[in-house]
Amino acid sequence: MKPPNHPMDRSGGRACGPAAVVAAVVTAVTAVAVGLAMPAQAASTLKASAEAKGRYFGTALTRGDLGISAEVNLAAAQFDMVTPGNEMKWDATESSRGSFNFGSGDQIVSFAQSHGMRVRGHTLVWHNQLPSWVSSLPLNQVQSAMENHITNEATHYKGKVYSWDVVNEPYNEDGTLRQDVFYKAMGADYIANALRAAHAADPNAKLYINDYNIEGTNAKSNALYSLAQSLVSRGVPLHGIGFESHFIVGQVPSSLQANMQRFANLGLDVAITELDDRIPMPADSSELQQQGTDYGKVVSACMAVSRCVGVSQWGVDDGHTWIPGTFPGYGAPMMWDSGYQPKPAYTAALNALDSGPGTSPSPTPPVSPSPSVSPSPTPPVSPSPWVSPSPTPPVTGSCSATLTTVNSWPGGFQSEVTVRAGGSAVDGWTVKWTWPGGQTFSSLWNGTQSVSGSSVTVRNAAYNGSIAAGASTTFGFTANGTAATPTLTCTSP
Ligand code: G2I
Repeated sequence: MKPPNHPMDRSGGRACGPAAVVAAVVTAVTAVAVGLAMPAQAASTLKASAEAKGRYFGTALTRGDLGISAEVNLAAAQFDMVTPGNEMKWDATESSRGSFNFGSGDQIVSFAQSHGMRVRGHTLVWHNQLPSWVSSLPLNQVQSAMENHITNEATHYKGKVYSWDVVNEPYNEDGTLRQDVFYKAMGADYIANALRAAHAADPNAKLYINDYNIEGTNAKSNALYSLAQSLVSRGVPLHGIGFESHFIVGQVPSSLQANMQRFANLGLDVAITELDDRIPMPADSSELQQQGTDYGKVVSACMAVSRCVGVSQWGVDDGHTWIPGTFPGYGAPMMWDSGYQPKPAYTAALNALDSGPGTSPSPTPPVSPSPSVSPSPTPPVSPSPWVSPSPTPPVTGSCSATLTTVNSWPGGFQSEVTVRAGGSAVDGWTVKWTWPGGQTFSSLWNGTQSVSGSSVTVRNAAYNGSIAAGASTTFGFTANGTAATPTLTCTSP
């Protein structure tokens, strides 16, 4: 018997039909009431509020979703990270041995790129949605098949994904590793082997282990913690832990923040990767309020952990979610109802972002070209007032570039650079600086880097070179060393 919170578990419940119709009406009526009560909520978006705190807010989209204009318009307006729902899984990308098809995944990537969103790659090694040719291989061929799959897929998406869920859902509920074909062939080492293969193929992608029911402190998260500790101490390229967060209304674990923090303390990023919060249907208004409380708790927990890089919801609206198909009798798990109206959960998530601890932007770049090293303070763990970002400098040439340090930790930092066009549009831009203290990039997105000693040149990516007059785009990076605010120059051909 699977535990009740298993993503693929089927909890008992009534068939949909009339109950679902009533639920939809209740949901819509509640959402309208909420919308009227809080007109100010449209003042920001999840992505703007998250970015102001050095985080992202993401969603999962499938190729089918891309054809639903109301859904994608909402996604593009609210989110700045996309996880493909199914399109990068093994059954989609290598359904027969050695024959790769990245067409569907590419469509999600192009959608993301054309809307200034980043991509969480999902997923390279998973026991589910795994073609039968893999699970029926002789065990002595599994490692090479796994590494070949990872190498091909991660190479195809090199430079296009922010992160990879390299290994997905490796654990049983009791903290033992699943006895899938990868474990049978390689033992627990399959995880390190997979991470190494992914790192060799795309050294700039953040590499994650992602799982569910690890959000609170329990046997499963304890086992993953020990594994993470061991991988980090052995120098295996593990960079983050994904907490899926498929919750049932009213059941967000109280240990969520402390549990994420202990992984962060190992020097890992953490992320909420697949958030939803299902309600027994029909959902009444107190359940929708409780769902808001739940979303607020989850987002606040992420904000309180400085290495929590972002939150992703597993979908956009209640009309397009995996929940009713897998948990009959449950539904309404998203921040928008099936009529695309915001629910209390949306307002709660936005409020949690806005009232969360701020990251510390670096001071305005000096006007004179005197490089300075000013480490940004570690973001506070307890709530504190958010410091406004540095003012936008006047654009004197064709473009200007401003660097803001959004996060820092011992030995590393994350910055965002805003590139702004002057009085006329630019078509292609180049930002240059000199690192003052031996800093080195560990990953860079929304731009292409070339580095020579301490001299750095970042050019636009294929999709963000054109900036309208007065408008801006951003690129970001993580780097090793002490956070620095060198003088940036921006030129446009
Ligand atoms: O189960 C929820 C999520 C749990 N964590 C890992 C995620 O990758 C997983 O996503 C879901 C997708 O949202 C579903 O869309 O994974 C399911 C399968 O494991 C996906 O469902 C499958 C259906 O079961 C198949 O019948 C269908 O052919 O989607 C397939 C493609 O549409």
